[in-house]
Formats: sequence, C-alpha cells, structure tokens
Amino acid sequence: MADSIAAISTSIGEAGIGIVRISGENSIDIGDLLFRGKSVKSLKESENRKLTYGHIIDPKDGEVIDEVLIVFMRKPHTYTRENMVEIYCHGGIISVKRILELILDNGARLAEPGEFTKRAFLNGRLDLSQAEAVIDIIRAKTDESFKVSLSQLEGSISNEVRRIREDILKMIAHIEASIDFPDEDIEQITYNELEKDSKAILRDIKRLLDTADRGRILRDGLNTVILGKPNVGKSSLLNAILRENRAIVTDIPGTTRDIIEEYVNIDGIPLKIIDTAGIRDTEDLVEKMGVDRAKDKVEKADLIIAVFDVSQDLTEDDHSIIDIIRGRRSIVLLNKSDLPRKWDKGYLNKLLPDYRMINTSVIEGVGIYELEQEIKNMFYAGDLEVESNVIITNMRHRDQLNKAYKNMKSGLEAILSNVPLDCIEVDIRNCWENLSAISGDAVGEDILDRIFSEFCIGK
Ligand SMILES: Nc1nc2c(ncn2[C@@H]2O[C@H](COP(=O)(O)OP(=O)(O)OP(=O)(O)O)[C@@H](O)[C@H]2O)c(=O)[nH]1
Ligand SMILES: [Mg+2]
Repeated sequence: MADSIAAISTSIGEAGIGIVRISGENSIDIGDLLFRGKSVKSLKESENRKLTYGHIIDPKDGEVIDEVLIVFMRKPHTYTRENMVEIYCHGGIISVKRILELILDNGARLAEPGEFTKRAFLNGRLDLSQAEAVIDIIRAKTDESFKVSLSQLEGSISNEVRRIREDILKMIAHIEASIDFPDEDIEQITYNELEKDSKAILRDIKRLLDTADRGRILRDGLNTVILGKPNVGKSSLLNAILRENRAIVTDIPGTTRDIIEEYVNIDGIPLKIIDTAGIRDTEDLVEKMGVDRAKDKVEKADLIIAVFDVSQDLTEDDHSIIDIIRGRRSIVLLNKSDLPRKWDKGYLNKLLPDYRMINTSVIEGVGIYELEQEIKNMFYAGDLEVESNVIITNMRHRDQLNKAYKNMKSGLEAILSNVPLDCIEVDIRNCWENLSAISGDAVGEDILDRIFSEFCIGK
C-alpha cells in the first residue's frame, strides 16, 4: 500500500461539482504539484481538513485546468487512514477527467474498484462487514435498506458477532483448562456447562440467521416473476405496476421475448419485478429461448404472479403454468375480467386450492391496488418498519453464520455423547473461525478481492 491511488468519486455526467480523490503517502506532494492557491501557497501549510480555494494547473506549461476547492486530510483521521487530498471541481465530464489524468501523470495510479474502502479495512478503520455495508448504502433502493446498511456500517453486525465470538472463546478457554487439569468431577461440570453454553450460542446464531430472508429482500428486492401464457396481459401488468409504459404491449401473442427487470417500491417494499415471455410450446427459436429464461427466473423467485385470461378457455399452456406454480409462493390473477367470462375463480380454485386469487382488468386499472396490498400482507403482515437494526442482508454473512451454526451443532452433539474434550474443541474452534470471517479476521486475499471488486471506482 505504499503507492498513492486516485479516482473520480462522483458519478460522471452533468452535475454541479465533481470530486477527485487521492489517498496515500505522497498525495500531498501530488496535490502541491497541481494546485495554485490564492492565499495558501502549499497544501502542507494548509489547515488540516479545511477547504482551500485556488486553481488546478498543468505543471508542464502552467495551463489552468479548473477553478477548485481542495482539502488536505492528514492521516490517520481519514477514510483510508492515509493522507488524503480531495479536489472539488466543476461537474461534468471534462474537468474531473483532466484533473484525474494530471494526478495519474504525477505520481498516483488509478484506484481499483473499492480500493479506498479496502485500504480503510486493511488499515483497521473498518471491519469487513462494515466495509461491505458501504456498498450496500450506495446501492440502497429504499429507505429501509439504507437504514439497515447504515447501522451495519456503524457496527451493528460487528458488535453482535463479536459478542458471540467472545462467548465461544470462553467455551474454548474452559475446555482447555479442563484438558490441562483433568479431574473427573470437573470434567462432568464442564460437559454440563458446555451443553448450556453451546445451546445459548446456537440460539444467538439462529436469531441472526432468521433475519436473513427478510434482509435479502430488503437489500435486493422481492424477486417477483410475472408468469403466464402469451397475451394474457403480463407486460400490461408490469406497466401498470411501474406506472409507465416500460414494456411493449400488443395483441400479438409472443410479444415479449426477453426478460424485463425493473425495481419498484410498494409502500416501502422493494420489488424486483420481472416480466417474462409468455410460456408456450413454440418452434420459434428466439421465443423458445425467452420461454427457457422465464422458467429459469421461476427457480429463484420469491413470489410468482401468475396471470390467466378469464375471457378465454384454459388451454394446455395455462395448465403448464398451474403445474409450475403449485407449491410455490404465488398470487393468481384472473385478468381481462372486463370481458365476458368463460370461467371463474371457483373453477381454478379446484386446481389450486389455498391460492389467493384476484380479479383484475389491467387495462382498466382494476385490481392492481388489491394486488399490491396482497404482496405487502404476504411478506410483512402489513408492517414493514424495521424494528431491529441487526438484520443480515449480506449473503456472505448468511453463509458464514450457517457454517458456524452447523459446526456448533455438531459440537453440541459431541458434548451430548461425551466425546473427548479435545475433539469437541475442534468443532467449536471451527465455529469461531466461521464467525471471524464475517468481520474479516480470517479471510484470504481472493475473498477480499471478490468483495471489493463489486464496489464502484472512487469508493
Ligand atoms: N380487455 C382487456 N385486454 C387486456 C387486459 N390486459 C391486457 N390486455 C390486452 O391484451 C393484449 C396482450 O397484452 P400484453 O400485456 O402484451 O400480454 P403479455 O402477457 O405480455 O403477452 P406476451 O408478451 O405475448 O406473452 C394487449 O392487447 C392488451 O391491451 C385487460 O385487462 N382487459
Ligand atoms: Mg409481454
């Protein structure tokens, strides 16, 4: 980490200001090479963390690049814990790019995605779960997911995991003491206590794991797939929910051929809504690929909205939809209810008992509100306020918690069958390590690379 890194931290496009950032030991020297202040001659003399007015110039020929504000932040009280310089120039494409190029020509290299945050982690300012929360904050699509991510950045997960890890360490210390000073009586006490402790730890891990389903939905949106045979009104429904003409709608069956994914917020519930190609047996190659994609999406769906056309008799294609949704979390729409009906709820109810069915006429806007309310009720029993801020939203954390749970469970089984203490210790240590990976105390370079490569450049 000896080199200095630089990147544009604001998004590229028309904007009031743009920010270019440098981090590293010689960021201050680079800043001084490029900056001509009005009153401050050198950044080194400038007051720590105080904005200074002046110009960025090309040191080769003195050409003025832009009028800026600049700030020098002395280590270690900075985002990366290194010396940092931030330049606030005019927004837009040109100024930020030229300033970045000058910085790169004068001693810094272009930062990799997430590299500022990676340095913050490597320098001990954030633990890994906090660093991961940073990208979730940037990507948050609803107030709730933002709130949860912010609390993770402030350490909600770290604190909870640290507490559990301390309890595990106590168990390990207890085991080692008993191994070192063996005595039959003490050993029996040890087994009883280990049983109690491991059960408590299992409960704690389980409590966190139980939040993961909801956490994933908060973070990524409820994966909702609109499914039905061609021409039943799927794309019309997508447009109605989005309240815009996003997808092409025609009366030609087979209009939608690819997957269309959009985000929408229904009373705070983030929905990733996916319109699909109408399911049918077809010889058309492109349409067939669309149908396969639709079926793929079903596998990962949290919710299926199955659309049927009540103005037409049910066909074999409808029956294949019925087969697909059986046993899955679905809401059934009886669409085109403005037209004369060929059948009604009762008929479909026999085939799909216990499914919520709603009469809709997407074209007239009937039933959309009921659908939205139903989605809300299904997932949050009407209440989406986040009561607890310790919610697992990150799948890596969930995986680690799952592993930790399994290891502690196998430890408990070993305790209950009076397996020798040193064998029990192995499971418990594994559990401890699984949890350590959440805060990043025991993760390899490859995992770090993967995590930070998902970041945007400049963060
Ligand atoms: N009468 C009536 N027509 C509707 C309703 N909903 C959709 N339509 C019409 O049905 C036709 C098909 O609508 P789409 O939304 O394109 O149907 P789709 O299910 O996406 O069709 P594919 O993309 O081909 O699978 C269009 O002409 C719509 O205007 C409705 O509630 N009532
Ligand atoms: Mg369509």
